[in-house]
Amino acid sequence: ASADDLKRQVGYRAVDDYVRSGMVVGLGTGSTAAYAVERVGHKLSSGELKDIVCIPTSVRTEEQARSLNVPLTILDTHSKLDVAIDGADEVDDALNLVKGRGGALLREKMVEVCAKQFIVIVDESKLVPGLGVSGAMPVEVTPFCWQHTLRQIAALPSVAGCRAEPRRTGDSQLYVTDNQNYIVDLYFDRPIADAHRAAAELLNTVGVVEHGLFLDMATVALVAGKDGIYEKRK
Ligand code: DER
Repeated sequence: ASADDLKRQVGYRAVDDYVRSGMVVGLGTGSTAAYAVERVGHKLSSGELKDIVCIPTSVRTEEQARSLNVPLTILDTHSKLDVAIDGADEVDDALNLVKGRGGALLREKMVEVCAKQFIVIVDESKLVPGLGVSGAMPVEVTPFCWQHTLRQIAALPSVAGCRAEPRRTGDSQLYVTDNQNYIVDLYFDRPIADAHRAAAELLNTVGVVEHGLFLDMATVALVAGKDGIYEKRK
């Protein structure tokens, strides 16, 4: 199976196993989550699912859901979700995650923290022994004096030694999130030693809006591998 087949399988499976009629459902962002959104859309139009309302975690996901006629709502009117389904960039053994390489971390965290069950859908390549080394750990920052904020972040003891880079688009403009903020990507040579401490220090930094460490949030990870899909729990 190709990487894309695995993403489709695990995205579909999450909907089949965890989404029931009448639920409020959080829709994640990314190439894996897009398959879950597709499945919700198809099951609504076939009538297999009814009375679902969904909360998208990005403008991209909102547009996809709309194109599939998936009924949408927002946290302002629905603060409690039955389930949220999303991909991740890294998943460790305790089901702690790095997310946000797709840029949607703030809305993802706001929505997923409100879900009774948060289902993470990944292929095996996302499983890591420690967080922070397969790529960037993103931090969303407010645009005002972002270079100052970047230096404050890089100087935090819990992320000592990291390389901090502003995220840029292909034409080297600063990447702008759905919330009109910027992203500082942190790169590490070794796994983040204390992710809870890093999370606390980052959130205590004025100018930081949110970070990509999703700790103690996931209920279960559905993992797609060569031998099929399995559930990973703590
Ligand atoms: O959290 C994120 O931003 C990630 O991109 C996550 O959603 C994984 O995306 P992927 O399924 O396209 O790898």
